Order: sequence, then structure tokens, then C-alpha cells
Amino acid sequence: MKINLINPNTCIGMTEKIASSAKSVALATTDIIASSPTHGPESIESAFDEVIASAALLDVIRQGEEQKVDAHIIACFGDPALDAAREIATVPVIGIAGAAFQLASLVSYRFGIVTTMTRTLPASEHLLQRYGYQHFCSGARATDIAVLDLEDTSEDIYLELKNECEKSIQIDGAEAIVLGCAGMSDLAARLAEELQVPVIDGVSAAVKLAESLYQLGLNTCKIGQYGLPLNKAFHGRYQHWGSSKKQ
Ligand code: 2AL
Repeated sequence: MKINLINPNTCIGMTEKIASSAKSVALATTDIIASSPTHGPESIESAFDEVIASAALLDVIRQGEEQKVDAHIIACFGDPALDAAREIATVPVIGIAGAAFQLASLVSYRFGIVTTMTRTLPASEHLLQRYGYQHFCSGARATDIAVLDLEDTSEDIYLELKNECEKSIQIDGAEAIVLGCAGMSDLAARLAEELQVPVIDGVSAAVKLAESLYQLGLNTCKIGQYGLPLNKAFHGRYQHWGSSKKQ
């Protein structure tokens, strides 16, 4: 199968990192096509970043559709533009936060989220509420590591992240850790080994869920909520997305 793995920010280093994480867990028959938009923020850490990145991300969904991919993955922990992407895609679209919550809930009584900046904590709370995972989560913690600082592979960054994971386990009662940024994907295995609890990287989780959907022949229901957007006049870009049918 072919997976369109999208890093919705414009940091190329992060795109390469998540491609490597995805390839390390993918089946030999899975082709990972990793890309990022050509315009938009270098990192997504606010509602503003997310809105600007979302339109660019939808262009990358469209490119993946043209390449006839079998699934799309949105590799940013806010799951930006997930509903819109599901409307315009003809194959499943998986967000890394939703994927991580699903797998974490299978291997722990309660999982903790350890993320980047404090200001992204409300976004994690909204995701838990939206997907109905509040009761599975012991709480979200921020490291105050900026997304782009995760490109720095120094031991200090790793230890800051590990320290917050330890607090999540010891103080909040987490029995698994969900990493709250795609840029942490390369650190999951070492953290799991040292913390002795499951550590879930959403990128890997999303790849395995995409492969499962493909093997089971399951696709997004295109009748109802995720049907193509209604056909209407668009000025400038995006004219071609509308449905010709009334839904
Ligand atoms: C993220 C992420 O995964 N990618 C990005 O640019 N920002 N997440 C986050 N919590 O800051």
C-alpha cells in the first residue's frame, strides 16, 4: 500500500525524521511517501499556526489523491484539518493524536500526554474531549520544549522530556505515555526502554492503523459527515473540490 505521510509544518528536518520513524515500523509492502507543504509555519504551536497550516495541508492531501495513495496520515499532534481532509479524500485519513490515544487505551488503564509548549495544553484537552478519551487520560504535561528545538538531538532535550514523562507516571499515575509531538517520534523507543511503560509515538501508531484499515478493506464512509464538500463557487483556489451531487 501507499501512505501519504504529511508533516503539516514546513520544517524539512522533521519531515525526514517522521519518514524514518514511519518506515521503521511499516510492512515491507508499505510505501511511505513523506512530504510537507511548501508554504506555512515551520512549526505548529498555536491556533493561528494551525489554521494557516491547514489550507496548505489540504493541498498535500490533494497531491496524495492524485498519486492514488491508499491512506493519508496527518503527522501533527493537533490533528489539524482532519475533518476537512476526510471530506476531500477518497481513502482513510488518520491523525497522529487520535491514533496514539487509541493504541494507548489498549495498553494502559490511564495514559499521560507529554507535549511541547504549555500553550499547546488546551489543544490536547480539546482533542481528548473531542475523541472521548478524557477518562483514559491521567493528564497532559508540557515540557516547554519548542517544536523546532526537538530537531536538536542533544541529551539535554531528551532528559527534559524524560523528566516530564517520569512526573506523568509518578505524580499523575500514567501507565503509558503518549508523545505530544511528531518531532518526538525518534525518542519513543529509548523512553519506553528507560521508563518501563509503553510509550506511544502517534506517527508509528498511525502507520499501523492505516495498514490495518487497508488490510481489512475499511474506508471512510463518504455518505454523510465526510461526503465531498458541496459544490459551490470558490474564488481563487479550491474550486475543484465540490461535489456535483446534492448530499
Ligand atoms: C506539533 C507537531 O506534532 N508538529 C508541530 O509542528 N507541532 N505538536 C505540538 N504539540 O506542538
